[in-house]
Amino acid sequence: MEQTFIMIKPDGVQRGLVGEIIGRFEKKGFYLKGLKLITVDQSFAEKHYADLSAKPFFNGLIEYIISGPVVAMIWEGKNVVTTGRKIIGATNPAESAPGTIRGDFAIDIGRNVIHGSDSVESAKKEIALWFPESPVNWQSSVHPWIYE
Ligand code: DAT
Ligand code: MG
Repeated sequence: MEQTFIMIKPDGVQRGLVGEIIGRFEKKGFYLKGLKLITVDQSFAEKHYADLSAKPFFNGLIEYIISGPVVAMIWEGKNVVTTGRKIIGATNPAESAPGTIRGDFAIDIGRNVIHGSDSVESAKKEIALWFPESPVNWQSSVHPWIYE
């Protein structure tokens, strides 16, 4: 089934939003397939955001991501990449709808609490980067109560 990479950024961890955010993905019905609290270094953060290296905000973005521990996760489910982005909300919290994570918990674009892969292809790349170890293999027993 489809998987996405979700990361709670350092501000989300510092502000105690980890449980709230995990709860939203869990309650939706997605399955948690990877989870770790880690602090990443500059070269790792630059790899994760390599596509944005020419942007004027790149250095600030890297500093922010390495400023404290983050929660890296793999979530699985039908259309989880697209639906995950909807749960997260627009990049700029000023434009994120209420009810989304960024809409409910963030104000500035440079402190927008959470990352989510933007396509199935980038999800695969990001999961390989963040979870090089073999993933835990488990199946949820509630599957037939979520999928018809
Ligand atoms: P997203 O995180 O919604 O996928 P993105 O991949 O375009 O957005 O950018 C990655 C992060 O970089 C984003 O979460 C916040 C920051 N960012 C994006 N655009 C920015 C801008 N115009 N000014 C400052 N930071 C920005
Ligand atoms: Mg992105």
